[in-house]
Amino acid sequence: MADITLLGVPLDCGKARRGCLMGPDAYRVADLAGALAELGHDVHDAGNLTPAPLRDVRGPDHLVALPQVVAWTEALITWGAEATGMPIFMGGDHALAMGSVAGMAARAERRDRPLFVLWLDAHSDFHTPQTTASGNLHGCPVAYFTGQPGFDAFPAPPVPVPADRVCMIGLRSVDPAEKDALQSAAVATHDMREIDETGIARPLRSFLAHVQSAGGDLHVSLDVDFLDPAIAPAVGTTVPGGATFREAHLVMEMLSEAGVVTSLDLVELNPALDERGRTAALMVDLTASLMGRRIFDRPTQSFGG
Ligand code: B3U
Ligand code: MN
Ligand code: MN
Repeated sequence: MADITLLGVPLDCGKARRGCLMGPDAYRVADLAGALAELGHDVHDAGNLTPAPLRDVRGPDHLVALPQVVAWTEALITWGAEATGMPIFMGGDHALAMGSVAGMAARAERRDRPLFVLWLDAHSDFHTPQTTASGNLHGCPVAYFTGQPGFDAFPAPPVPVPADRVCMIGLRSVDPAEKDALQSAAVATHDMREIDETGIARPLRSFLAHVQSAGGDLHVSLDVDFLDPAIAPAVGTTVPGGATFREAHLVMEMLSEAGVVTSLDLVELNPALDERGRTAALMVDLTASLMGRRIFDRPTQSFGG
């Protein structure tokens, strides 16, 4: 059984539309802690993180809330590098993954393991501060933690995650600049077109084989908009054609059976846009699947790396 720490990260400045700051409390109200404790895990709610003091940082003028995102990133790296057990980062928007992933990479190095990242998202979030047209830093975390240039205002990620250890599944909104950058990076990208054709298990199975054979830690970053808006309306950037209820649970169940997940982000939930809490409840159920909830028990699986 896992030693789970829930950390609230009410970061709401990675984009203009407010609401994600209520995410951590929505997960508490939906009883994420209880759902995980019921599975036999030790669960501790560490409360909400606070950002580091604001510094006078400079970057391209159109960036939204740059000093604030830098301050959150600093606090997350410090917290994550020292974390034990299985942290679950209850967001907050996806800008939090700059710090959560960089912190988990620092921790993985201390444990002498390579860190891998599974990015479940409609978007690739691979902009740099120079390429983002919206100026929204929630569109930039993957470029940051893989060590792309242009993040001078930020603390350097202590241990950049090599791009070939990142796998994206669920893509259906990728900007031209991101497409160009991804073409010359080694990130594994699986769009919805591929999922339609091959099923979602195939790309996931091969990534999990890779993680298992490398003896890696795996950080999962779950953006609410990975899911189809029909089942998960509580997100500011809905994109039609997302993962179905069954696809999403299958991903979580396979992750659980692989036995490699060591940390998780739950991001972009905007409770102000939810319908009677159903998106929050679905995110809790998916997390429970990831942590072992099953229809019938299944053993740990080797994915044949
Ligand atoms: N790529 C666009 C849209 C976007 C990225 N992530 C979200 N939306 N959630 C941008 O603004 O960078
Ligand atoms: Mn995202
Ligand atoms: Mn997204």
